[in-house]
Amino acid sequence: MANTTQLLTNLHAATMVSSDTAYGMIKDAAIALKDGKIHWIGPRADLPAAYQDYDVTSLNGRLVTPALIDCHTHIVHGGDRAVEFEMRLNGASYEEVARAGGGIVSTVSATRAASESELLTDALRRVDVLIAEGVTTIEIKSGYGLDVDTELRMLRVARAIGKHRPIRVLTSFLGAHATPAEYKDRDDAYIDDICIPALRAAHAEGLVDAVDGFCEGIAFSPTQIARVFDVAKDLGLPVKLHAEQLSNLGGAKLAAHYGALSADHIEYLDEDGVKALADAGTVAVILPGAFYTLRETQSPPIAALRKHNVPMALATDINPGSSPLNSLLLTMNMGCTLFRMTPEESLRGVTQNAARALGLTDVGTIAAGQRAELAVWDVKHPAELAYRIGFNPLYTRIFGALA
Ligand code: DI6
Ligand code: FE
Repeated sequence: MANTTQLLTNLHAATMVSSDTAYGMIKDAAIALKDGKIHWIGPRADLPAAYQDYDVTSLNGRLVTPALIDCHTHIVHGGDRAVEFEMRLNGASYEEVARAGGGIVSTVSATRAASESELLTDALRRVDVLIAEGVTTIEIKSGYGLDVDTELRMLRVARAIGKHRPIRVLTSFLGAHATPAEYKDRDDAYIDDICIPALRAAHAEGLVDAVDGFCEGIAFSPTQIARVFDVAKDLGLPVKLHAEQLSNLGGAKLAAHYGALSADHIEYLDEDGVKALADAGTVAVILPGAFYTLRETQSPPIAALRKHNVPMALATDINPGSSPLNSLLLTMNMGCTLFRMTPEESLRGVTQNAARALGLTDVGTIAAGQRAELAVWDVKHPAELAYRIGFNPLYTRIFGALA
């Protein structure tokens, strides 16, 4: 990538830079890339002479957007839960499956049994599908180990993905995802004996970019999550939270209190909670895949989030239980069709606001100084990205430079 100077012309750019123009659109734009960064973006007519000797590629009128970002995944996991999918279709609820010892804990057994290389091979197959959709940044959580060794193994696999593929990986420690069978009815002991020591050990190995938790009746209480967040704060790590997915325990407020990067799911969030997110600058991460898979009926409060200017991101939540959804493009469609987000909100949700949900400022928009991470699409209008169902119009993905 060193010494690469490329000039992309004959394109339309949905920059997603906040402006008065929808999508921050620049028609007939040019984009100059140098050494893995965007050096210049603007109308082709305004291109400074300095860029004229760059290596020129015409994109034949295609649309260019920031590369996509999946800011919430559990893409590293062992096994699958097709049988539980079948159970639910035979009438069992998600809670019933969980309380019967299925659910998250069954994936825990499969993940503990899997070697690092098995976990990596399986995850890479799923990652490749996202890459083919123009994704260049992905967040990956632990949380299916629930013992020190396996939590660390998951995070090492997550880091390895960034070495095996041209993609940037951010990790989240999710030890507070569920209580493993050996700690049944001893949630507090699990937090003290396993979760917190695992977090410290993972952090010491440089494996943790953020700390997550699952705040829910079938998982951990706000008080228990707060104890994990206190350790995160001690270690200087940002936090985020699975909050208000199945009920309202005040998780989003707790997250906001800790200045969380994001509060995720939030189907049951009330307006007070929305205001708390707005005040804290916390991003609302909308996860339609879980809503769809669990056939939930309570939609996240999109109108209230809009009203209070809470940035909304969209993510796949790829996991074997509640969201076996391996497409960010389909996620965008679901955000629009299920939750009435606009196509522009959906694109912002997988670019600018997804970056923000990860605490990143160098990706998510097309602007000078940003990393050269772009997606080039065979579409006429950006709304088409969210509009088609099960169709991938990616022409090419730029990760540092045009290949
Ligand atoms: N919320 C979810 O939807 C997933 N985890 C979480 O905290 C469910 C994960 C699973 O069922 O395996
Ligand atoms: Fe999740």
